[in-house]
Amino acid sequence: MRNILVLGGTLEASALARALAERAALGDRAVFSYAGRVADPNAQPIPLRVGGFGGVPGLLRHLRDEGVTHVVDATHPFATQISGNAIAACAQAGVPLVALTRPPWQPGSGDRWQMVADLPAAAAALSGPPRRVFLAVGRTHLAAFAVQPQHHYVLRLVDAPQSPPPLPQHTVIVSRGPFDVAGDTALMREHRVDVIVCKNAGGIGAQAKLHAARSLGLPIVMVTRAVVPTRHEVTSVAAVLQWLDGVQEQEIRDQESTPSTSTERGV
Ligand code: 3Y8
Ligand code: NAP
Repeated sequence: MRNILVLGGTLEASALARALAERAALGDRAVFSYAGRVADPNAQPIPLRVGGFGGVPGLLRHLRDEGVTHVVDATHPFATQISGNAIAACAQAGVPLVALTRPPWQPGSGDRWQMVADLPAAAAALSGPPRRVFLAVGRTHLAAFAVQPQHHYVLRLVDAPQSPPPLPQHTVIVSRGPFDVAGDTALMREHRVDVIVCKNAGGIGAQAKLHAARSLGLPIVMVTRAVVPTRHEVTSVAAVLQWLDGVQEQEIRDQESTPSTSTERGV
């Protein structure tokens, strides 16, 4: 019997949870793990655990105490700390690890993207006269933009902020994804957005704003991903299930590279 730990928090993780729930008859046990970052995370069809593990030692202890046999890191590409911890803890515990990730978005024709290395660089890219900035990076890193107080920021947050954001001129929109193009286009029009800042999350849950920006001819300041240490990566739930079933990694890579697999080719 396999005892699978899914590190979640993404659309792909939720899709994997549904697939694993359907395989329960095979005898697999799977647990979905959230960090506990938002007040009311999405329900899942497999048992949940919520909260950090306590760094690498805590995750290692969890793997051993719970008898975890496989770990799937299906966290967000910008969740680099947990991904590094999973690599280290799984190596020490001798537990197989696979990452379910999604390719970065690529600009399409007509897109006006400025790629920046990190959030401070995104803030620096906003130097200049006042603008109306759709800051679609969540709650954690708002302080990075306090160096550019001249703008009016439209902030989309999962939960209502406990304290006023550190930006003197702002509008808060409390909304969780996945988002759609019509909704994001309407948001940009209603708030007279003239530039968007976002992370290169990949996937489809946050992709709508890219299409909306393209249709409105708006520029995007795109934060590129940090590098995660090498680990086995796949980009589909099917490939995770094959990995769990012991399908050889090369076979998975071959199958993933065939044209029929659904990987982004530019948004
Ligand atoms: C807690 C748990 C699902 C998963 C949905 C995906 C899609 C919608 C789009 C914008 C961008 C942003 C943010 C975003 C998206 C999905 C996915 C994704 C971006 C939830 C969830 C948790 C979180 C954490 C949250 C962060 C924040 C980031 C909002 C659930 C809803 C901006 C990332 O208030 C906070 O502390 C929020 C923290 C990390 C980034 C930040 O720094 O603020 N996600 N998001 C997870 C946990 O506790 O472990 O599903 O309810 C999940 C989802 N958010 O099954 O439907 O797959 O990416 N999440 C970004 O891309 O920049 C919003 O507004 O356009
Ligand atoms: P992070 O910076 O990589 O991790 C910070 C700490 O949070 C980790 O060291 C770990 O604490 C805990 N943690 C993170 N993910 C966890 C999980 N799935 N289960 C248990 N503990 C977890 O992570 P983050 O960027 O804050 O993201 C947190 C969660 O939000 C993840 O599930 C991620 O998939 C989701 N999310 C993040 C983003 C984003 O933009 N970063 C976007 C969408 C969804 P300990 O060290 O105590 O174990």
